[in-house]
Amino acid sequence: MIFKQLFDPETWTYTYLIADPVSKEAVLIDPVNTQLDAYIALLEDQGLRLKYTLETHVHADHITASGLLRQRLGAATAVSQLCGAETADIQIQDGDVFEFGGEQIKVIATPGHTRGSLSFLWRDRVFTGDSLLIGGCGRTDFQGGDAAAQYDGITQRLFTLPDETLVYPGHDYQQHWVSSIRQERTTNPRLAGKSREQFIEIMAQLNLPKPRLIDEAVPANRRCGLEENERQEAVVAIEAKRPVRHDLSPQDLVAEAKQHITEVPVATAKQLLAEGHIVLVDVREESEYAASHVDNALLLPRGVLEFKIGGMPELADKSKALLIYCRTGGRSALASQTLQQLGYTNVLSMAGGFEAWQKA
Ligand SMILES: N[C@@H](CCC(=O)N[C@@H](CS)C(=O)NCC(=O)O)C(=O)O
Ligand SMILES: [Fe+2]
Repeated sequence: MIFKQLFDPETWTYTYLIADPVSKEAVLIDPVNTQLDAYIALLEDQGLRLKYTLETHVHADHITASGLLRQRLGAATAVSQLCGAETADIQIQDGDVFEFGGEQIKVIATPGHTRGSLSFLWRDRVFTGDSLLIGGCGRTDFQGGDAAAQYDGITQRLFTLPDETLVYPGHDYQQHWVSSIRQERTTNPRLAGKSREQFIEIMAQLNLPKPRLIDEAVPANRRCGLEENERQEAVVAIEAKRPVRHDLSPQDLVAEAKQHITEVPVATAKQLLAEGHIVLVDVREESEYAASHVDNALLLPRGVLEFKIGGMPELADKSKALLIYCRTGGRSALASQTLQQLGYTNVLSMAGGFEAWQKA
């Protein structure tokens, strides 16, 4: 692995470079616009290809280099969906996983410093942006800041990481570089042994001066640091770079399967059956099939599909047209996708399933 902690002395900002030495794919977390040339030189020097720039939040104290890095190197820009950065290529959600080379960076939502503040977990390291700082935490008095949310995020999502996890913050104003979850959990003066109410009270009393660049930086960072007249055009092949979701709902899984299969409405299904030459397969459970089913449908419950199909002579020919149905069309979509993966080349799923069939 390649890992570098970079520092912008003007704004006391840390930027992180992580790269996979084999594939040469790289990620920058929180790059600063004034350091653009240094990043490009560093990437070139190591022969790295920048895949993503990830923002822990829309910063108030400096301007991001993400838009410029996109223009120069084609790296996809990624910002929380809660930040109002609509020109960013990727609107990050809690639980997203960014993959580069053989590496993964997992997104942990830690709102509080701003509404869209995120932490990024990579291997044994967590990049906490301005949520958890070393011996402190980000202020919560602007950009949808919320001390209660900050306390919950830090105590429930960060302090529950393994104690050995290294903490790399977005800033440090006292020249600390790195901490650990154990160190912050047990010694951070704002959090260790403090109740939620005490924390809220502490944050309310900070009375910090406004960041010098806030009025310029926040709107600029919503445009990934670019000028109003140079909003990034959608040129990068972003679809290929979307983060992988590992917390899909059943509905998401079905919707995803439907993108890879062909659905036909009941009317078309009836016509195909009347014409013959198509095998009808019911992928519901045995009890559902026993209660009622479409005439001549074969029973092949989705749960045992891969294991039972080899023993069904009617389904031996993988080029034969198959019409799959379930109760409402969800399981049949998933089953159709599986059949395609098993090599069946002519699979149709009946939209709306047996319920739609009965209504028609
Ligand atoms: N003095 C700095 C502002 C520093 C500042 O407000 N930093 C924010 C992070 S963007 C913070 O949360 N600081 C916490 C603290 O100073 O305790 C400037 O003018 O840019
Ligand atoms: Fe910040």
